[in-house]
Amino acid sequence: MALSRQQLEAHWMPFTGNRQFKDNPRLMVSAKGAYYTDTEGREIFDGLSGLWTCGAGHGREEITAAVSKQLEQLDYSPGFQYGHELSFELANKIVELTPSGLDHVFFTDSGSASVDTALKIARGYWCSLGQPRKTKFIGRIKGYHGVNYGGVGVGGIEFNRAMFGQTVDADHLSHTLLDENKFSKGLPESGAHLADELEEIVLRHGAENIAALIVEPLSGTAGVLPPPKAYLNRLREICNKHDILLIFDEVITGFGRMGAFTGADAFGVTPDLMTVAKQITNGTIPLGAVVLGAGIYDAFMDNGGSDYMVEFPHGYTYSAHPVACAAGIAALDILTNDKLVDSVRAMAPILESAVHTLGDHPYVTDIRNYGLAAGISLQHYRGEPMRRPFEVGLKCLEKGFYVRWGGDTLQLAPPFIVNETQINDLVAAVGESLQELA
Ligand code: PXG
Repeated sequence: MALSRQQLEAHWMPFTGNRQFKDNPRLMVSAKGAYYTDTEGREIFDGLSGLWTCGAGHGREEITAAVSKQLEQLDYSPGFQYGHELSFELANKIVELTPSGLDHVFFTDSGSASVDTALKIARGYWCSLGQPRKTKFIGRIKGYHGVNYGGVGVGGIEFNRAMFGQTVDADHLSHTLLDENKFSKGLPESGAHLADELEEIVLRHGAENIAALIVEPLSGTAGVLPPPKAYLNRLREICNKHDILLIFDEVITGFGRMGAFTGADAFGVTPDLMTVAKQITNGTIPLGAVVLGAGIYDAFMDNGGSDYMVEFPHGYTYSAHPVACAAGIAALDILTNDKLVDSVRAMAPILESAVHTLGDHPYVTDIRNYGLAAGISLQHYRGEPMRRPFEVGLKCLEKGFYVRWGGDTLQLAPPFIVNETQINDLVAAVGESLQELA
């Protein structure tokens, strides 16, 4: 079925140039493994695992079977005051795969909802400890924490904030993209000192007014910014010193992409709260979660009043949806049974060597990588930083490769099941596209 221009009007598409898209629609019809098939019947390599979601590859029969069975058995169950067994099974699996000390899970239905939930837990925690003035949040420039009001406020991508005015009360650390680190492989050498800005922010606002710091252990959306060596440890120390909760937003880094089950694991720093989504169901059904330690959970329980009282007035109609939980259990089983974290670790050096060959191509101003994630910054057109990545992305698509463009970067994040040839072909397609535009 070919849709007419008129039929494309009703759907206002998210984070999309609607006018350009509707004049040049890019429509997928099916997917298997590492490939989509589009409406023209062309195979397209999935160079971003969906939107950082589908690391185990598309069309995983284990997930399809679990979801189908769950739809037949219990398609919905009220999440408030009633439950079903799968959410407890999934919560236990998540606790097993995340660092020790994180042992409770609050379910949401997306990454953005997980971030706003984590921010509310942080404020609620201090409130229940009798410190209701600890409300301010600290984020980081170039941080992406989804699109809800809290997440936009702590986020640091100006384009995503400019239209919406003031949201939550937040201050921001500098980003960690330093000139001296250009073309670093893996974790950059310089930049740990940037964590010390947190001390200055604490001086400015007072630790007694600050609820939490939220950062992505590796910034994904801003164009794959791995943390400088020792930077996250330093943030952890300063948060401990001043009684500030540390939130890792692991919506992209959670469940495999870093060559570890979490970014916390990969970088050896444990936060107080962790937000996850995306890979938790291999992208099949919307589901997110906040994972947190017993100290925080107990503060709510201990101050919750009579036992029939709700300790945390928060939750979503689709929190722990049974079908999403079935998908989550199946997806995390695939991750462990197929040893996909090992696969990421094996393929990461191949992606690293391949992507850094692009360093002398036209327009490339920086390249960064870690695990199965790579970001390539491109020279701006005067006053139009986002145009060149868009042009390169479309060229790649002509060649049968889906890559992500965002801001002034291209992002690559192939599925965990990728092989060496596929990585080399993906990078070659980016290289050829750059040459053609020169
Ligand atoms: N936090 C982080 C760190 C994310 O990367 C969200 C929160 C929000 O999740 P939801 O599920 O509400 O979208 C994200 C989402 C990209 C891209 O291409 C990144 C995201 C979403 C779509 C595209 O970089 N990140």
